[in-house]
Amino acid sequence: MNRIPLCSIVLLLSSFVASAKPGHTSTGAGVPAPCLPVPTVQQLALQDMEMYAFIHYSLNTYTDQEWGFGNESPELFDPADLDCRQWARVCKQSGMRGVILTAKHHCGFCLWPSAYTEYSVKNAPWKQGRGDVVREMAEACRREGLKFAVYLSPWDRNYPEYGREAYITYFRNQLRELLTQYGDMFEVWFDGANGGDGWYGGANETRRIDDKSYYQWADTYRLIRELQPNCVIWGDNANRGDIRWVGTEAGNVGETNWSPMPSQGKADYGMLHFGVEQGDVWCPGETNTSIRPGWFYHETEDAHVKSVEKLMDTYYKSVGRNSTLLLNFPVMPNGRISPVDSLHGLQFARMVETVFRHDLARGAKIAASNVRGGDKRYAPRHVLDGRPGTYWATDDDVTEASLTLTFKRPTRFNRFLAEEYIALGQRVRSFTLEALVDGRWVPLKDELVEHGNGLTTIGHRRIICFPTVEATQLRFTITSARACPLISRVGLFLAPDIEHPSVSAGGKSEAKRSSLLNIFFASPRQMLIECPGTKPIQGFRYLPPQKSHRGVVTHYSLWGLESNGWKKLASGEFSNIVNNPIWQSLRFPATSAHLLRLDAEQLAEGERMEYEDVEVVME
Ligand code: FUL
Repeated sequence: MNRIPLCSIVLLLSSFVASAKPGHTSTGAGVPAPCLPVPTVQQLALQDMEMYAFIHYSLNTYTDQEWGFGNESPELFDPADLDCRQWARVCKQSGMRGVILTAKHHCGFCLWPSAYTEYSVKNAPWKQGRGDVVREMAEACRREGLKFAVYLSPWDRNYPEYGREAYITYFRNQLRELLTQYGDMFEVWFDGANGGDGWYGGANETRRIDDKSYYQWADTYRLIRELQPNCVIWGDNANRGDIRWVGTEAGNVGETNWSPMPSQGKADYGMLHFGVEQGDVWCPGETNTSIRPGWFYHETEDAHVKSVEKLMDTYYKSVGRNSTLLLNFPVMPNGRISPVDSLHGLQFARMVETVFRHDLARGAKIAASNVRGGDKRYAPRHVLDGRPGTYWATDDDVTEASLTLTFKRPTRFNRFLAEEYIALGQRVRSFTLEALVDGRWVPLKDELVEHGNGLTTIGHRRIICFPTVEATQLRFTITSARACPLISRVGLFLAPDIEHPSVSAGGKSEAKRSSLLNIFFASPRQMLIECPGTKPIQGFRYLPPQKSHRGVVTHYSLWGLESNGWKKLASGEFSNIVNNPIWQSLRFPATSAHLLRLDAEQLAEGERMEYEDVEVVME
């Protein structure tokens, strides 16, 4: 299949010749001209998938790390009960329509027997080196009716040639293996974490690369297009793919979220998070987040699996904001997804189904302030007909317009949903919602708003959450649009109160938070922590600053003052702390020290170590 923008198909059918200027529309009625840019068939298919799963599994699973250094032994990879069908079932029950598997994470270990390296499952004890996790998962997905895709980390901390030209050939060879031996792929995911220290075949050094030029993405993209024409390519600030990272791993995208992006130049956080209205290419956001704090499995996080309430919040802030949701399920060392994650995933899918089962707008009478050419092909009833290919449209010069829904009887609702007919571009800038309650028009506000008033942009799907109202009418007014609005769906729902599934925290150890600790700085990079009490200390936790990267500790050493002087308790890196600033937990053999010292060996930015909170774990 060629990468044909959808509008070309629409226009061929309507024999309309469009001018190719961004934002241009036709004059007069008839099929509306596209408002450029528009999606390709492949991009639209991905947006229609709405939710798909990530699976993080590698040697990290056995070393309790988020990022492997590249020298971990393949001998560690020996799951007793690896079951890809269980993974696929969990994903399916959680409402996911596809799965992206970490075929190779930053440590370089390959979950398939690549012909180009010895650092793979072929040298692991699992199945006497004859196993292939990628194959098992591709087959399990097919059996469950899920689409399949791979994550291939460009950064490889194991390969000796990383940072040099020879690595690019190696990387492409691996990509070719993955894209030719495992059937259709819906996406290839390239991580943006790039370059730094690593094992690199024993060199054990820091290798920096220029992420814009080093990987020569244009040629790699050509290879992907040739081998898997239906696949979309993930991109971030450095490489512009078909779908973009949204600048955070916390599970949200901006309330204002444009699918267009500029084709050239690096994208900063704001562009990734909110899109760019004037962008010249279609590049929608994909919100990636994990069901647990980390991406890989850590037993210490068993009590922190996201609740159904948190997952619903994530759903509203991703799928409900014109983005897809890529939700991660880590695999445990035994080779299965934890029953807790599985349960929460299932409850989440059921909740989505419960909230959106009964569309209260369906039985309403509907009227519009303007209908394109007075033509019934564009009548407002199309927003309620359940058909994604039909839409309500206004005349070309009308970019402010409203729809009014009148209910047969007073109706209670707390969720509003709208969808644009994005095959012809994303148009709506802002809108208002009002409910007629006891004869008075009451404005409805977005409860989950983080910036502005929240009623900005619609795109593939927009969901607004507000306190329950009982109304006889609802007015949806588009207050600004790039071109005449094309609305394919409007819905109203009544979400029940959401309950938290309770999961026991487990473990009997006692923790002391920073408020109970005496913390002071011996120097800008040296934090001293005085712990009251007499119990031995066996763990330390660090929560980095949440609002900026300044002062975030990426490499540390932790010391305890024992009777014979300072003793090193732990050292290493807090991997992925910049993109995912969660609690970092260190465990060590119990120490009698009651004065700890955290040395910041490296900071993400700035010269002075900062923290949001610290915690000391006692026996
Ligand atoms: C990040 C990586 O560094 C994490 O380990 C994880 O794979 C996440 C999806 O992307 O950038």
